Amino acid sequence: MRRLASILALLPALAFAADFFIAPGSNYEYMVESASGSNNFYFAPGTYVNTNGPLTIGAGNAAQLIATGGASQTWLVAAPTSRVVDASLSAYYVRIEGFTITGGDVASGYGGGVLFRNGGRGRLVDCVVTSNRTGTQFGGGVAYADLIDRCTVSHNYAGQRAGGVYYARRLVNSAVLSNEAVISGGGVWDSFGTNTVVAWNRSGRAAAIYSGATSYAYSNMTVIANVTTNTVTSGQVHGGSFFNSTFAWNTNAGPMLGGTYLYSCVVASNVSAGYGGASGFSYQYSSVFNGNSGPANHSLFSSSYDMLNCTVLNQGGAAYSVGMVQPKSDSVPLYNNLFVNCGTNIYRFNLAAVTGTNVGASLITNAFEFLPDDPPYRLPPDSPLIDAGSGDFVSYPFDLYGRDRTHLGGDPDIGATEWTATDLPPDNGAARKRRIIGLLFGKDN
Ligand SMILES: [Ca+2]
Repeated sequence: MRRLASILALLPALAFAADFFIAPGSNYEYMVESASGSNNFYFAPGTYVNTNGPLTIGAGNAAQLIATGGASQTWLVAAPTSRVVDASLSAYYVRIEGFTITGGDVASGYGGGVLFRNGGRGRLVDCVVTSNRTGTQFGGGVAYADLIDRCTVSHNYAGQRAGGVYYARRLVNSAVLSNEAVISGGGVWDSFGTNTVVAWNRSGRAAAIYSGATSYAYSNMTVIANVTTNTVTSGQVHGGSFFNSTFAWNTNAGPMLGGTYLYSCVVASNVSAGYGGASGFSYQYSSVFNGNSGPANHSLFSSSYDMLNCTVLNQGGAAYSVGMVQPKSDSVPLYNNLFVNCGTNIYRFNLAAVTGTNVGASLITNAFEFLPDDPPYRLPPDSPLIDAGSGDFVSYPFDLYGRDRTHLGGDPDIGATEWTATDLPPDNGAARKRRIIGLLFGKDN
């Protein structure tokens, strides 16, 4: 009976779903705001300037706004001192596709450009969200989105946190560029991201991405050239879990700080003026660190946690009086790592500099150990590092390229890659996803 009632409740919305065609100069605000259910509003190319505060989409209105000419030809512009779109959603999904969304300006409140209220069920596809701001709150560009897909979020500003995107359930195939937040999270805050570039953002802390929990997961991200202005206690990235991602050319603070987990990542050519030029307070698995730099007397891996099966190249460790790696404590596992051209004073436990050649099943060497690939991270087939690691420390079972170490037999190799007789493709299958979800959420799959 209850089921029948819920089906009947849907009928009016379905019955009145319709297509509307909107041209510049029409009263699109009234048409969209007074609708209910799931209607399609097709906007012709042109500029649409709100006159009555934000374009407000109320509960029960699952408006689908589609700009037929795309974001380069269709501009949706805020009225003075208001955001561009304000969607108050309870059960429906709003979709906004193909617009340039700009000019949002709210003195306080979340979402300077677009705000999806009540749980964030709105979707932005093929949009450019640019030059919006919130004076005292979070999310200069967008706040609470279910999906941001193939969008550019750029040049937005938050007087507090999250200059570009605040809380997106799926931030995919997008670019978050040149946004600014005064306190932290210049680009992105508390989201789940895939295939997205985060570049040239700026903030006091965590200029690129701030995440309050490990379960905020990001894969195939490119985090480059962000500038964090607090050099001592902050990185470009704070928290979260990153898989198969690249961090490069970030400046002023180290690439990550604050409990970030790195899995199969590459961290290269970052320049830090403070602690942790390569990584700080973070966890490292099957990752490569190449050519990062920091000031004298500050470890390149500052107060680090687990460092397992990593390859560390060209870090110039001899210049750093506290060593290359400064573990958080004596009990932090540092195993199966390969250090090449990092000097001899590599890491310490409780102020003890370690200068040996094999510590914790890690190898310290200045010899070239790789195949002549570009980048040169694979071991040659006759390398003594093959199967030379400790099998007791493979808590993340994949190598730099996503190959399952535990299916290849033998002990793990030292360094970020696992040698195979045949060049096996990465394991991108369901088993891998289940195991990664298990890592994030504590479920044993
Ligand atoms: Ca092996």
